Amino acid sequence: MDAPSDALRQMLVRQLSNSQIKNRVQDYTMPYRELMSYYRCAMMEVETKFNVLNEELSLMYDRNPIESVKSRLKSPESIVDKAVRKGIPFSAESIEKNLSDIAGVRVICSFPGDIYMLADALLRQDDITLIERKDYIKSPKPNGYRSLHLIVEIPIFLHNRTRRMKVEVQLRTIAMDWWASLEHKIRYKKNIADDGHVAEELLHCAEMGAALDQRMEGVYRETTGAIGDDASC
Ligand code: 0O2
Repeated sequence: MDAPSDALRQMLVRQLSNSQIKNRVQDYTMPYRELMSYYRCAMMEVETKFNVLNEELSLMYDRNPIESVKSRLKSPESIVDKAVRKGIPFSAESIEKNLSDIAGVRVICSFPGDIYMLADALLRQDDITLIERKDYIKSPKPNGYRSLHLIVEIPIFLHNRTRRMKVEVQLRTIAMDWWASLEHKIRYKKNIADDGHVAEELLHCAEMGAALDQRMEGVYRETTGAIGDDASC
């Protein structure tokens, strides 16, 4: 049998090294990809819990307290930005330990009272552990941002073990979501020169949104009744 030609030999070497490089990259990124997959599973679990609550509560109150549920996995770019900002090592282990908002579930509710009712209903479930609660509704951010943030830990059941994962749950009304989405586009994390007027306007809009929420909830209570057992907000 003839020896392989130079061109063939070079091609074989190139192919071999390409696949080696591919294997190396795969080995190197596997822990990260595995972690992201676990976060995706945890988001599905949390999303399902809210869908179940919505189903049950819609029978009880004859309306859906949840307008929509959205999930998002933080992008690699945002993870890198945050890791750099916090000065933490960029390993899968460190990301899992130090960042709590890789998996995010956003629950858009009809009325402010629904937010607290749903948060309580979630936190009563015995497989959920509350890690942190930030109530930006009772104490809005100085820029006007409102939402209830919960960092929870939830088990995901894999084929041979159970793993507990952190998920950030943001609960907000349609008005709070509308404001946050637009503010995100206009200003959040952007360095706007001479921001004073923009900031003032956005704060004013946030306050108008909050007033509308209160008013609509008032109308709802007048016509239909209470929200949940402890509907205060
Ligand atoms: P993105 O683009 O939504 O992913 P910590 O995690 O405690 O170190 P952090 O991240 O400031 O500090 O926590 P916080 O305050 O709970 O905010 C987390 C998320 O809430 C943000 O995620 C936003 O989604 C939302 N958020 C907080 N403040 C504002 C705000 O002023 N305006 C808007 N539009 N959203 C806000 P990310 O990762 O910052 O951004």
